[in-house]
Amino acid sequence: MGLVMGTFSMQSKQVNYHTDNLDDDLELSVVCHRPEGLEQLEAQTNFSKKELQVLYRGFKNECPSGAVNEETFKQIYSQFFPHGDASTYAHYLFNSFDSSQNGSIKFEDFVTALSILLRGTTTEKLEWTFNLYDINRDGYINKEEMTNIVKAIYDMMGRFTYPALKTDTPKQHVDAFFQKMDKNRDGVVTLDEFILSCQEDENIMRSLQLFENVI
Ligand SMILES: [Ca+2]
Ligand SMILES: [Ca+2]
Repeated sequence: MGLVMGTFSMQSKQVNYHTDNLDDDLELSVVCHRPEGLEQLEAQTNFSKKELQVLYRGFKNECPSGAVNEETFKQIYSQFFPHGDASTYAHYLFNSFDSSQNGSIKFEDFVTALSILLRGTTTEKLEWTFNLYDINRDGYINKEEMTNIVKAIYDMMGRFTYPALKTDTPKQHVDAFFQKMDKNRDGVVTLDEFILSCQEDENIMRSLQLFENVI
């Protein structure tokens, strides 16, 4: 949740700033040029119109062009993990946020993902996580994909910040995950297997908390 929490603390500062200094008329004028988009997003996400306005202002402030490319995303995201190398994990995250796969995250992509991660149901969050792990988007998580993700997370955490991770290698982590999740032992994890495993096993859920903390 590093990026998300960072974004929100940033938003809160802006809310205060704007509440103190600007009136509502200006806030409305800021979003005036895209009211249709906001109406639609209000219907599609779990955010109110007011929240979307605040998020939009923050997004435009960080990204005046209205879209984030992968390089910028990596730079922003890496700030939250100064003791590790977050670039690989940021690459996977970027691809998940970039739902249209065109190399940039627009505001719509950003709030859609944020809505799921912050206010979605458990199943929605698990679906999102599944899609993050399914790197080649073929509908299955194979062992290589899970290894890549787990390695990326270890790289990002940095061994000095999380010394406990030193004793638990990525391979052990992946093997444990697969043993529990691949119910029919066919070498890949489907969305159904993933959700079922997480719902019936609190240990897996707890393990996923580790990953949720870094989204
Ligand atoms: Ca896959
Ligand atoms: Ca399977």
